[in-house]
Amino acid sequence: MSNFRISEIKARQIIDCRGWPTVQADVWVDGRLMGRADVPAGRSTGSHEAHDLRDGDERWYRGLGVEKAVTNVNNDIASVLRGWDVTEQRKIDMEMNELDGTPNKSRLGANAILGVSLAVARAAANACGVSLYRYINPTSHVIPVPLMNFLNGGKLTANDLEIQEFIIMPVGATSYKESLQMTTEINEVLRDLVIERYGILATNTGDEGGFATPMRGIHEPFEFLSRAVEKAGYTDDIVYAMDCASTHWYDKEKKIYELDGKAYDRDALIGLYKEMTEKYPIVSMEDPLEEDDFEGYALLTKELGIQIVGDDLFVTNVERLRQGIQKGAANAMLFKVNQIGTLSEALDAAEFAYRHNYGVQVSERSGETEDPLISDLVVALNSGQIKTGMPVRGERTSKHNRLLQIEEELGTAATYAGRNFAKPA
Ligand code: 2PG
Ligand code: MG
Repeated sequence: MSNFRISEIKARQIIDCRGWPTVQADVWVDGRLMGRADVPAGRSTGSHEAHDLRDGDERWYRGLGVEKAVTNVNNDIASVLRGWDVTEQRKIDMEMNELDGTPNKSRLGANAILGVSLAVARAAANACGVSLYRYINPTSHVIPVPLMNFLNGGKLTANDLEIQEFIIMPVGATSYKESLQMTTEINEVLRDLVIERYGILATNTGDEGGFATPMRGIHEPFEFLSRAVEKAGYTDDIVYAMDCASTHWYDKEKKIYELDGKAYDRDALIGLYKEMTEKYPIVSMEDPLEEDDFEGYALLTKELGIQIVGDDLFVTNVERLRQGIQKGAANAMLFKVNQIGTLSEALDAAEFAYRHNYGVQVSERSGETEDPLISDLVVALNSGQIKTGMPVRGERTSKHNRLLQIEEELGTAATYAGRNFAKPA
C-alpha cells in the first residue's frame, strides 16, 4: 500500500472572489502532488460556525490574512500526517480535530483543517484513479437542480433588500445542461426588464452574481422574477426559493424583524411568508427566522408546508441538527463544509439528516474560488439540489461547468432531480 502514503502536505495563502485571503492545501502522495483544495468563506455567517482563523494583523489585508492557518498546516498538521494512508479520511479528520483540541477548531483554524481534509479526499480519489464523487459514493447518480439567485440583497449587496437571495429553480428541465440554458435565457430577459425600469446601473451584481437592483421589500423582486420567467416562456418549468438570511435583519433586543421599514414579530413574519407562498410557487425557504429560534422554526415548518432549509440554524453540525429534528424545526439542512471544518463531519451531518427524513441542499459560500469541489459533493450525496450562484462569474461557473462534465460522465446513469429535488429517489 506504499503508493497511498502521504509524503507531504503544503498550504499557501491565495485569494478568493472577494479578494480576501484564503487557504489552499496540497497533498502529496508517494512523492507526487495528488490533491489540491481551496477553502471557501462566508460573509453572512452564522454565529455557531466553526472558527475561520484570520491573522488579525491590520497591516496585512486589513487583518484578514490566513498566514497563521497556513503555518498550522505546514507545521503542526503536516508533521503528524506524513506517512498516513491517504484513503483513511475519517482517521485523518479525527486526528486533526484531536490535534486542534477545541470544540470549534479555533486553535489550528477550521480553514486550516478543512483545506487538508478536502485535499486528502481529492488526493485519495486521484490515487485510486476515480472522480471524487465516485470515490465518495460509487452509486452517485442524482444530478441536482440548481438554485439560481437572480436577485441579491442582504449582506451580499449594497441595495436595500433585507432578504439575501431571490431564487429560481428550473425543476422542469430534464438535465443540468437544459437547466443552465433556461437560467441564462431568463437572466437575459430579467436584465432587459431591470434596465427598462431602473436603468443600466441596476444590473450591477452582488457577491454571487445576481443583480443587486435597488428594489425594496419582498413583493417587488418576485414581480420582476415572474415577469422575466413568463416572458422567457418558462412559467411551467420554474419554481421559486429564497434565502431570507433573517438573522441579519433581526433585532435581538426588540425581538422583531425589520423588513422594508416595517416591524414584524415572529407570527406576523410567518404570516407574510404564508401570503407569499400562496401568491407564488415558492417551494423552498432558507433561514426564514433567526438562527436560534428552534420553536419558531417548528411552527413555521408546519404552517408553510414547503421545504424549510436551516443554514445559520444548523451550521452543518450534527448537534444543532439533532436539536432541530427533536423539535420539528425545518425539514432540510444546508450543507457547507467550512461551517463544520472536516469532510467526515459534514458527511455525517448529511447522513444524519437523511436518516431523519430531512433533505440536504449543498451550498457555496459567498466567498469562493474556482475550485469546483462542491459539485462532486452534491452528486456524491445524491442530494438533488445545489445553491452555487449565477453562472456569470468564474468562481460560480466552475461549479456549473463541473456539473456538466459529471452529467456527461455519468451518461445514462444520471438522473436530473427535477421536481423531486427535495427527496430524490
Ligand atoms: C448563505 C451564503 C451563501 P455566506 O447565506 O447561504 O449563499 O452566504 O457564504 O456569506 O454565508
Ligand atoms: Mg444562507
